[in-house]
Amino acid sequence: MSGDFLQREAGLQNLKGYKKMKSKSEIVKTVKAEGVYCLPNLLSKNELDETRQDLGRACRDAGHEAYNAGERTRLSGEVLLKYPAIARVFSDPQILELCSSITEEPIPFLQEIVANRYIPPHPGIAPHSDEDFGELVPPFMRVTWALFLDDISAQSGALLYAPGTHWHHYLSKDDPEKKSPTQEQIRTANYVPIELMAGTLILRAPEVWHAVAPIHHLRRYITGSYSSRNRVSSWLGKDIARLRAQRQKVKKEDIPEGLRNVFYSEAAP
Ligand SMILES: O=C(O)CCC(=O)C(=O)O
Ligand SMILES: [Fe+2]
Repeated sequence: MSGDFLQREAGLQNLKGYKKMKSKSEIVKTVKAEGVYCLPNLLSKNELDETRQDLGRACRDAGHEAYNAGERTRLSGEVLLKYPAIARVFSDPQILELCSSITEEPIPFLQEIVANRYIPPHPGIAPHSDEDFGELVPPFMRVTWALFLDDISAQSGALLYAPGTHWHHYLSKDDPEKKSPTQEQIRTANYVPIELMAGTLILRAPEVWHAVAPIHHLRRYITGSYSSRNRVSSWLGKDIARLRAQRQKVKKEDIPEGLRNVFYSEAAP
């Protein structure tokens, strides 16, 4: 996994449309203000190839052998960590460092372990928020990242998002009467597409309103969510309790050493 934040700046010169690289605190500030930040060149060409191969194997092992047009394969859970190149993405220290800063949790909890593969043509996904449980939530209790394994253009598979809309989902001391946004608000917001090259990481407040443009090319990514351990909404608190109980049964040897502190609860086996 190449270098620190500044070392990647050189690679940016070749990427049309990318702003100059930001420092860690500027990245955190952007995610907090806009709900999204893109960090290119997280994987080398070799690492990308290995991760694509691992994802292909994981799909086959899960019984998704054939390439069926329009199919979305979503794999989840610790089974993905058996594949070394996928585990390497989850072990990236920069992802952890950024998610730790955003959630303000020294060792955040790895709440979601997922990989996705869309076979074209696929209609994409309608506008929504991932925080759709009918309650306002503590700001930045959770952060989602996605590492893309294919180039994405505005014409195919772009993630579209409505900047700043995550704030509609946050509890506010100044506004105790605040209500969750409506489906109509989400449907009619202004969405901007994210174009990116394979190897780019999108950091995202899961609450930000987003959609996926119709997909005409293979679209694969590895994604995870990190969360605060105690500053949580009611659904997230329940989800963490469920995962803790379930993960207690997972053998330590099956989890890469560097991930055990984010995978298990504090009272790790
Ligand atoms: O495929 C994507 O990039 C996003 C999918 C999505 O929004 C979801 O599964 O909630
Ligand atoms: Fe979503």
